[in-house]
Amino acid sequence: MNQDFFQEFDENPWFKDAGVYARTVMTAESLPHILDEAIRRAFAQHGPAFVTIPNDLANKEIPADGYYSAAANFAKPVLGPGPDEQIKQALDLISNAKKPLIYVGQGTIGAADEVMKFAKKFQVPVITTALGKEIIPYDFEALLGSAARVASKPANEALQETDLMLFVGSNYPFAEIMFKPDVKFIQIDSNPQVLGKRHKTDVAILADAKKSLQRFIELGSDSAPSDWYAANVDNVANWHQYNDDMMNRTDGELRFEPAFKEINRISEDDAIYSIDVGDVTQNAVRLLKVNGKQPWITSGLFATMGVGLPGAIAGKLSYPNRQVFNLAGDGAAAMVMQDLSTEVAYHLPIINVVFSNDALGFIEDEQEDEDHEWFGISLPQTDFAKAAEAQGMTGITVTKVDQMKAAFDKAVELNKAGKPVLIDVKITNERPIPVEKLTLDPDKYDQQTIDAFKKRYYADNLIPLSEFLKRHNVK
Ligand SMILES: Cc1cc2nc3c(=O)[nH]c(=O)nc-3n(C[C@H](O)[C@H](O)[C@H](O)COP(=O)(O)OP(=O)(O)OC[C@H]3O[C@@H](n4cnc5c(N)ncnc54)[C@H](O)[C@@H]3O)c2cc1C
Ligand SMILES: Cc1ncc(C[n+]2csc(CCOP(=O)(O)OP(=O)(O)O)c2C)c(N)n1
Ligand SMILES: [Mg+2]
Repeated sequence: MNQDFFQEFDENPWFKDAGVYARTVMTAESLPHILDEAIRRAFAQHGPAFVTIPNDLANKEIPADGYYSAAANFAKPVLGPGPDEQIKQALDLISNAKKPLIYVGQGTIGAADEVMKFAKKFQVPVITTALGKEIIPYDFEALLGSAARVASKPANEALQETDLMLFVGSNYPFAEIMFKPDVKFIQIDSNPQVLGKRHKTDVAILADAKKSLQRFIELGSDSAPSDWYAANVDNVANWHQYNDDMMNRTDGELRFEPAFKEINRISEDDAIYSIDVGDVTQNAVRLLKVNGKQPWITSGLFATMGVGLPGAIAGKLSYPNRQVFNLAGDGAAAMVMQDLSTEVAYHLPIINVVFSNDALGFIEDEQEDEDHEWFGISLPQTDFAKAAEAQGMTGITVTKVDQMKAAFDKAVELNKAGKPVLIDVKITNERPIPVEKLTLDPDKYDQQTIDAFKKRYYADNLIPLSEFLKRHNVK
C-alpha cells in the first residue's frame, strides 16, 4: 500500500467530511476494536462511520482472546426539559413579543403534539425546516411551511416580519441568510455544539425538545387570541388554496402539480417519501399533504442528486409493508436509473415517479435569478418508461392530465401485486413559483411588476401577508 499500486487511492479523505469517523485498519489484531469504535461513534454522533480494510488483512487469523465489544454498554445521554429559570426567561421574551414564531427541525420528530399545543397556547405560528416537513400535519392551521427556496410563501413572509424566534431541534444551514439579525432568539437543542451557532442567541437551552416544550406549556399562561396569529392562519389558507387550484388545473400544458394531486390521493396513511434533489424537493415540500406519520427523506445537507431511488430502496427494505415513493426529476433519475433493476431483482414494490422537463430546472432557475447566461441546463429527452421496461419493470408515460388518474391507479394495482412501477410524467419546464422572490406586495412593487408575476405563476388569487396583516390591524 501507499505506492500508487493498481486501483489504489487514499480513501479516508474522501469519507472524512461525509461521516463521523474514517480510518484504515493497520493490523488484523486491531480490526475488531476499530469496527467497535466505528459502530460506537456512528451511534453516539448519529452519522455514518467508515472503515477501510486492506486486502492484505483478508486471510489473517485474528486471535479470539483479548477482543471485547462495547455494544452492550451503549447508552444515549438522557436530557431533561432544561432549567425552569431559562424557560421562564424565554416565556417572558415570548409574552413581550408582537410577532413571535416557533421554528422547528428534525429534533422535534415525535413532538408534533407539543409543537401544535405550544403554537395555539402562545399564539405562535410554526415554521419547519424542509427536513422537518414530515413532523406537523399539513392541515395544522398555523403551519407556515419551510423557509428559503425549498419553501413556502407564508414561512418566508412571516420571517421578514417576526421579532422573536424560538428555534427548536434544528441546525438550519440557511439561518444566516434567512433570519433577521436583530430578532430575539431562543434556542433549544440537545447538542451543545450547535447552541448559539446559527444566530445571536438570547436564551440557549440544552434540553430534549419534547420535554422542554412540555415544560414551556406547563409553566406559561395562555395568550389572548392574537391578530398576528390570525393573519398568518389566513395567509396559510390562501396559500393552500393556490396550491389546490394548481393541483386541480386541467387546462394548459401539463405541469407537475396534477401529479402531486394523484400522489396525495393514493398515499397510504404511513407512506414513506424518498425525495430527490431539484425542483421536486421544493414541489414536494409544498404539495405533499403529509399527516405526521409519513417520513419525508432527502439528502438534506449535501443535496446529492440521485438520492431518491436508493432512499426508496432503503425505505422498502426497512419497512417492507409500507408504501414507498421515489420522486425524482429527469436529471436525477438519469443518474441512477440502472438501479431500477435492483428494485426488480429484489421484488421491491416501489412507486417511482419521474418529472421530465428535459432540463436541470432547479439550476436553470438559479441562473435566471442570478442573471447568469443559461449554461449547461438542458437535458436530452429520455423515455424513462422504456428504460424501466428494459429492466423488467412496468413503465407508464403521462403526457396529459386526463391520463394521470389511470396511471396512478395502475401503480397501486402493480404495487399490491408486489411489483415496482415507474411513471414518467412529461411536464413543461415552467418554473415553480419562487417564494423566495415573491412579487406581490403593492407596498414594495409597482402594479405592472406584480401583474407580470401573477400572470407567469397563475397567482391571480394569491394575497401577500401584508394584506392579511392590514385586515387584522397588525402594525
Ligand atoms: C436542494 C435542497 C435545497 C434545500 N433548501 C432548503 C430550504 O430552502 N429550506 C430548508 O428549510 N431546508 C432546505 N434544505 C434542507 C437543508 O439543507 C437542511 O438539511 C435542513 O434544513 C436541516 O434540517 P434540520 O435543521 O431540521 O435538521 P438537522 O440539520 O439534522 O438538525 C437537527 C437538530 O436537532 C437536534 N436534535 C436532535 N434530537 C433532538 C432532541 N431530542 N431535542 C432537541 N434537539 C434535538 C440536533 O442536535 C440538530 O441540531 C434543502 C435541501 C436540498 C436537498
Ligand atoms: C450530484 C449532484 N450534482 C449536481 C447537483 C446540483 N444540482 C442541484 S439540483 C440540479 C438539477 C436537478 O435536475 P432534475 O433532476 O432534472 O430536476 P428538476 O430541477 O429539473 O426538476 C442540479 C444539477 C447536485 N445537487 N448533486
Ligand atoms: Mg429536470
